[in-house]
Amino acid sequence: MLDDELCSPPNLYIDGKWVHAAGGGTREIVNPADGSVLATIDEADRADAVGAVAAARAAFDTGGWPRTPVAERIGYLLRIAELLDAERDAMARIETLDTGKTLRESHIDIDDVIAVFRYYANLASTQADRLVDTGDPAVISRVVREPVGVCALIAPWNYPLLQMSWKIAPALAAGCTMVAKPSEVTPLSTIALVKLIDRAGVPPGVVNLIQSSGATVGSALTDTPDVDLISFTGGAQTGATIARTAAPHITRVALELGGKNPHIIFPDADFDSAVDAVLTGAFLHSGQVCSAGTRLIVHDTIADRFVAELARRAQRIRFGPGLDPASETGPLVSEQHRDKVEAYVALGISEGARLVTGGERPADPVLRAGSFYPPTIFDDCRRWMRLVQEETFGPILTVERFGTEAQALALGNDTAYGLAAGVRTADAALGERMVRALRHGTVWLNDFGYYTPAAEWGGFGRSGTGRELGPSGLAEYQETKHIWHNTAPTVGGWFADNDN
Ligand code: TXE
Repeated sequence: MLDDELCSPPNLYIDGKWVHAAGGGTREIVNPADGSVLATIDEADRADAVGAVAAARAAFDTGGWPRTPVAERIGYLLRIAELLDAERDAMARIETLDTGKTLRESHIDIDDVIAVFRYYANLASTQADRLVDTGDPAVISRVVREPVGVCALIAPWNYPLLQMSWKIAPALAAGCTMVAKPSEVTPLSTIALVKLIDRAGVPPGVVNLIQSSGATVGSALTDTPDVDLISFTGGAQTGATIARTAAPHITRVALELGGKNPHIIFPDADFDSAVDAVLTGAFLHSGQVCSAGTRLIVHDTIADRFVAELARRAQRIRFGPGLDPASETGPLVSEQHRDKVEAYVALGISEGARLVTGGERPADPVLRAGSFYPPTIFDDCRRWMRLVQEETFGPILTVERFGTEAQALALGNDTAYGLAAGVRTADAALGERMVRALRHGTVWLNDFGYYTPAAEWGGFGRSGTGRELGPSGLAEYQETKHIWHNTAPTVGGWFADNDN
């Protein structure tokens, strides 16, 4: 059981007050490492969500936040970063218990979250209005940025705190007000973050927090003219539903919808570092990563040796509870999700892919209570297979082989998604041709999985619309306004004064 003041009930935060759900609903949050109940939290219904939107609307329309000088807002962001830093270990423990990821990963996530608050504080401080030369010396023409308004921020369960922070930090920096809804599977670290935002003194109504399933409260956040922007990270189907729901109100929608990410290995690539990068890319956080490199595309001449070495190394990956320092990766997030991953393994076999390693729940009695699943590799995969095309979001690596550069490129772009891709080669010219021709939002050359708050993150194609992080991640939360100021008005003379 998690007994942490940072997540204690009540768990809804509306207009600056911590409140229970009006209907008295609760939800049990389960530890995926052993199936135990970690916490019982408040579960909102639609009326709570409507109230949260109303609070954010009032704070935007009549409150001070959107009109607060940027320097003052930056102070809040830096204070939140400081508070996170002070609670770094507690936050990491909460994230590990709730998601199953290892403590080492959770610490990396929290450090990234702190960096994101600092990055947007710094970026907001450097934004200046743009003066435009109209050719008329009497006219001052300015392009200014203003907050977009009320934002609905909807996050998934794989990087709960990190993905919510990629939204909250720029929204605060821009002067928006917001309703945050974490995944109902992993709400605890977002509750803790909002406790720190409260401690930082952010005014009431600016940040509101709702806990519930998308089915219960989703439409209160997305089917309303009172929300100006929906920023969503999650599954492609849910993203499509949200885009449809928001369309009649012409609500702005930013979507990060995952991917099926190719990792292409040319024969001249350094063998050991390539094996290492493919393993990490595919099996980190048990593959529950939107940019996981779960589609290996490897040159014919090295493929057999490469797959054999991958299998040998994959079998040695130590999976176990995230709090155990010996664990290299943790369980899947829930029993339901493991069922889905297992169904993909059965599908792969039925499609004719060859199971090389994994593919069975662990026999170890200590692991049986949790939703663990071993690293699993399928060779002899074909591009038409659903196993190759669909996001399994689990520790499943598919292997396809290629002979020529053109074949590698065709396979690398043969996806409805377009979030991320990796290429490994010692040939700089080949590498440059590939990174430019691959249609993905992030492309790594001789590396995999890295990102930085200062560089944009998002996808081509079915991976979504809009960008998080970087300057574009702040621009999502800003409207652009052109102010034309004539300092010496005169008669324009377009229409004659017909009385004279
Ligand atoms: O996500 P959902 P699920 C992929 C991954 C996974 C699949 C489904 O393949 O197996 O998505 O996962 C909220 N209106 N990714 O079902 O449902 C929901 O409460 C408004 C990729 O868990 O998309 C949660 O807060 N909100 C992904 C959030 O949407 C709604 C990371 C995400 O849940 C809603 C996770 C509705 N109608 C899964 N329905 C990535 N891009 O990294 C649900 N929600």
